[in-house]
Amino acid sequence: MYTACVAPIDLRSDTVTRPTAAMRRAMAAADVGDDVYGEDPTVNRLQETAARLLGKQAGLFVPSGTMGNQASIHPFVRPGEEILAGHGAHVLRYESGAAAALSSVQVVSIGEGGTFDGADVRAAVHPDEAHYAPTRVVAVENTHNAAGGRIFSLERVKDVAAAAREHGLHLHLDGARIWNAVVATGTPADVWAAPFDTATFCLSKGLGSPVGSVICGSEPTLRRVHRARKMLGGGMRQAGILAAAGLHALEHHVERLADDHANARRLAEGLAELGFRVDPMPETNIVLFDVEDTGAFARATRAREVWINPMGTGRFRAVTHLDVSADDIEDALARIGAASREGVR
Ligand code: TLP
Repeated sequence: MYTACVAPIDLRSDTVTRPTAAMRRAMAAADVGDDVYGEDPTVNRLQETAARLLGKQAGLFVPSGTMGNQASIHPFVRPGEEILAGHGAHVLRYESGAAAALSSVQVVSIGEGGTFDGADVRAAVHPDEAHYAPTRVVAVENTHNAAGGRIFSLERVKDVAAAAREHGLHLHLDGARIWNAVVATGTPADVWAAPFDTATFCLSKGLGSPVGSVICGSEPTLRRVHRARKMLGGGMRQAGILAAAGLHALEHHVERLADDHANARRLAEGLAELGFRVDPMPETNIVLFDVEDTGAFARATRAREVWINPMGTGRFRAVTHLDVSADDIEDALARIGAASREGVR
């Protein structure tokens, strides 16, 4: 068995980044107060900045993207109701059943490959009849993680929003990686967020903060979301230390996401040259590719210190981020190439 004495290249997720020295300095210098009293000046500044960037009245800092989704949904549903989301959506698949456990709703997936359109929403909304769960929320994930960082097009977003309005549904954006969509398309965040009642984004993914997400929306909506955050245990105290990292990230780490996208494209091309099926070609920072033997590929790459997570049988997900350089990508490709020359496919 091959064992490498080289530094690991961690492509498991864009959540694995560590705060830069400049970010740590910003955190250490942060002015703080008790945010449960609304008195943390740095949290307030982050919330105002996020709201302005997303074109909403208000913002609310939460510890995680998962809480961002759950707190955005909880006030707008009652037990036994239904939420619509794309296939493989985080809110459906990767939140430990939270929507069912915490809000007693079922999540139904619609469309294909993570995206859907207005017709899919209209077809999924049930008639007002005793057999059916009332449909209350539509959640759009942009970019879509399980679909390889795919961008949910603006045209589709608007179409979905029109259908949601027709049926009086709450429209939620899981914009954990909305800044990747912003940088990849040049369309500003407020345009992406405009149709949504609640819009979240993560500071702890591509933006490189250690913790945190922000939920944005109108003031009345966020008053209800704020109560849900408290109920879910997300009221933090001197959270300005964390908010300072988020402010630093918004100022310094957005434009550089273009580097992550270029690195993802190079990784995808290199994997394809090595004979792996890459599908789809990445639009942002996530590369999905197929292998013949999941276990053998996982062992061989781990032994060579290329860390990649499987996404089901025969499929892997590699994610580029702040702590992975263009040279690291070449290095990772060389290591995967060496494994594949030994027959690992
Ligand atoms: N995604 C994580 C894992 O949980 C799968 C990752 O490594 O990509 N929405 C989306 C679209 C996400 O991808 C994630 C995290 C979340 C929400 C939740 O964020 P956290 O991890 O902060 O709760």
